Amino acid sequence: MRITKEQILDHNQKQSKEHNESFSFLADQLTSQNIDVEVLVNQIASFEVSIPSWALGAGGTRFGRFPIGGEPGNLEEKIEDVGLIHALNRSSGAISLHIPWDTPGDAAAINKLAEDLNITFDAVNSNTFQDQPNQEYSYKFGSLSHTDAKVRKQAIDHNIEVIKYGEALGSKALTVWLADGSVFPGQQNFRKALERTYQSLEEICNALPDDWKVLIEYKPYEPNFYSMVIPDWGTSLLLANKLGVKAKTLVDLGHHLPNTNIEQIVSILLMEGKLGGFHFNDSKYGDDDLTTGSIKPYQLFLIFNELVEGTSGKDDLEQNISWMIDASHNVKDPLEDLLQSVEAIKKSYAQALLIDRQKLSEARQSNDPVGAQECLQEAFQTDIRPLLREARIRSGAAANPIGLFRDLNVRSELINERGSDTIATGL
Ligand code: AOS
Ligand code: ZN
Ligand code: ZN
Ligand code: ZN
Repeated sequence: MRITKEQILDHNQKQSKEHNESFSFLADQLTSQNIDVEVLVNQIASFEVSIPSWALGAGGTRFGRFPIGGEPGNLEEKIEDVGLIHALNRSSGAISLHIPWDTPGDAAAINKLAEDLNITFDAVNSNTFQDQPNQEYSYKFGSLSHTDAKVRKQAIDHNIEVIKYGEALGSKALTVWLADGSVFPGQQNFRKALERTYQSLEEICNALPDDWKVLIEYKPYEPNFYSMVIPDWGTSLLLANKLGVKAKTLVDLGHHLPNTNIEQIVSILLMEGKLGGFHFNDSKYGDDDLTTGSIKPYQLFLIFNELVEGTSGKDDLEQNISWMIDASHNVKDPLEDLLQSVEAIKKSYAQALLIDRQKLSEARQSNDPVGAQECLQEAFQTDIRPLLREARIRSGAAANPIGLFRDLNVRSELINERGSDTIATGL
């Protein structure tokens, strides 16, 4: 199924009166605060967030999986789903692939399909946290950190193979997430495990094309684990520093212990030029992989406050950081959920752009916490939805992406095409 320009125009036409009223009201309000609305709309319109290939089907927990039907059964169908999201919001023009779950067979054909749908390829993800059929050695006791050099080599070779797949698709980054760690105290020599991981990553870095980066994810725990080899941003940063310019840290919002100050981590990584990318999601307790902005929207806003503050401008923001979602959907339609996440991310970005930086900096300089808070709240409390809608309409997206998704019965169409008994690879 494809969504046509006519369908979008028709939908937008129906919303135009109401939208124009609310937008011009907001635009006047912002203009009187000396904000250049045109610049703002363009900044919002051009900000895009990539979709993970592993989040396009219904996810599950250890209790079960409840398929919703019409799920993509192969990489082509996943790209088509991202094409649907992008057609609706014009803000999700890239997919992040997971190998081997989504290994591209015929790269030329995949590229052609992606091009037709205006989709490019963001970071490719390796997988050394599961054993694959036909693989010689097991990752039961780790991969890049394994005590046995043969297992490490297998894991290194897999990462190099993933880079090759990515190169054929025009990707520019490799994301490494490791489930390496130990289950019991005493099981692993912390220092040796980290040292081996560093050496393995160094070999992967050596195989990395010049214009690529490697993004190192960290995570404090896995259920049942006692220790992770890369448990936190400090360890990821340490590795990235040792590995050199191509290596950067990836911040997955769900990979922190409760109440960690993620915005502060973001600011320090930015300061060091080591913020490589994000896996956006939200959580209440752990790595819940919930819709971005559904639990802690203020935290998301504060993260974007640091991003806007720590980069000289939009170009910087877009060029050096990979913006990706990492989510799992157990009770929502994944496509609707992803639309919600992208919207929440862009909303936080837009709100952060509204902050009066001059005023904020003065309040900080004069040690005025009340003034500083007022600056943040002024931006955070502004209802900027008309601004996002305007940016969408101008870029050819739907005024109300989820509304149109439902009006067009996209899910039933997909079920008609693909059947109701479908399973998508992924989380
Ligand atoms: C795992 O917790 C990490 O967030 C990974 O980034 C991601 O979920 C995984 O690579 C997908 O399997
Ligand atoms: Zn992640
Ligand atoms: Zn995760
Ligand atoms: Zn997560």
